[in-house]
Amino acid sequence: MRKSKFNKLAVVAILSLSSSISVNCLAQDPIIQTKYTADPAPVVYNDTVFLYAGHDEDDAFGFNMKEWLLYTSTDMVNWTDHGPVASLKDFKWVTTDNGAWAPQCIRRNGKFYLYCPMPGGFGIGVLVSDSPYGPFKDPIGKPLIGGQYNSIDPTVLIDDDGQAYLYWGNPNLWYVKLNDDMISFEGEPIKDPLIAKVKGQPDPFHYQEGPWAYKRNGHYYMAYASTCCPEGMAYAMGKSATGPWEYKGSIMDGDPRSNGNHPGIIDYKGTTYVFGFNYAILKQTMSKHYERRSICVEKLTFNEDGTIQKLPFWSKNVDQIENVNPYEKVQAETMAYCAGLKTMKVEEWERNVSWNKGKLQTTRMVVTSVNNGDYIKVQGVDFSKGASTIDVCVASLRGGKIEVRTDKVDGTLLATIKVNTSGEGDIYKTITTPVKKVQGVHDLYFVFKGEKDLLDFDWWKFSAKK
Ligand code: FUB
Repeated sequence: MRKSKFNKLAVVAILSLSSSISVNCLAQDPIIQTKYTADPAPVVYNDTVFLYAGHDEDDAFGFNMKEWLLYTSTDMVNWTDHGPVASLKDFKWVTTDNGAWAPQCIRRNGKFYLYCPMPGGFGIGVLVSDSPYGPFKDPIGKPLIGGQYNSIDPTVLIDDDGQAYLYWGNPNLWYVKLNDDMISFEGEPIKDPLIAKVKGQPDPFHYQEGPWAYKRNGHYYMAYASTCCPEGMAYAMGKSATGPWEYKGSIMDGDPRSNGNHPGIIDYKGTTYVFGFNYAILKQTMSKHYERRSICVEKLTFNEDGTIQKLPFWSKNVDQIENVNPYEKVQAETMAYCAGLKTMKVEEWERNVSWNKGKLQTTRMVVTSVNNGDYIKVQGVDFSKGASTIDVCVASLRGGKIEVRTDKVDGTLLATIKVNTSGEGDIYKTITTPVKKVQGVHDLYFVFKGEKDLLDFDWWKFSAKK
């Protein structure tokens, strides 16, 4: 079923904000606009950032979370949406349809382990896959950590000696030593004596929840959502994976612009990044507080002694670290920014059944809910080989035009792609269109013109100038 769009007002607000954005090399905050995303859990694999995330439903009031999403990036600015990779339904022992809270994924021995908390006493489950894209399966068919230990918000660290630790908890921090199989542990869960709130003491850190274990240059870090509410992000440092933890300060102070927060920290191509979230897209439409959050990212800077320099609120200071290659297929759902669009995973047979004799094809992620004036911005596209044509793979719905522009939503027009009403049940087709002269690095805009429900957009690709 086609998902509803963000409130029209949000689209107008986004459009007016963005029409002033010209070429730049910085990330957007928030980084995802097609869905509400929370609880970032980034992990680096194969030179790519895999960002697992919670999904706040578009109509959420309180927490309304059914599944876990995946985004990837190799430049920290353009993010590719891979849709849901796991959901509450993957745990047969979970009987709620709301509660897909903050996950974390880690790789070991060629497998990917996704630790998933389900509040309401269900506990923390673990899913395993051979691929970071899934499919993920529950190998134990029961909670890994029972629900009696404040069991939300798992974070996992594999130390240099190979010992893995799983931490979690609100209002206390708990941990276990995981066994090598990553799906069982030794002993009983331990409540950390320094970060834990024991009868309100010690509580020097205002620890809330959302721990994130991280190791850098021999220093162990425990970052977490601190103070409430609004939640900030703070951290403690230790000499071992189990502490003792010493409170070191705030990574980002609580700010009325974001009732919650939740750190996720990675090192990627020589820079350390912290992810978290705010409510910026929600707040473009209403002052009410609903749990419709949006993931953000910033660079982290360290002092000589390993302490972290405090960040102001989310401030879009992440540089694009490589350009986009337009001569290879780029998924339409790869974007730095968009206005008014949604993304959706489709099964080919839903559209193509009579043409493919009912054979089940692979799934595609597509950009959908495309109406007049909506647009996609792909940042930093390297046209050093020029361009002669552009191919787009689209399924026509009512049809319309795609204007391909550079640097601004009303920037230089490279091509106008005509997508006729197919009358063929919105089958996917590749359309080739000549392109005007272009050279150098540009932000690329796909601006949709027509009435409404114009098309679904799968991928695009330029051919170099001959
Ligand atoms: O997203 C649901 C809950 O909100 C998470 O588990 C917490 O960390 C907070 O972000």
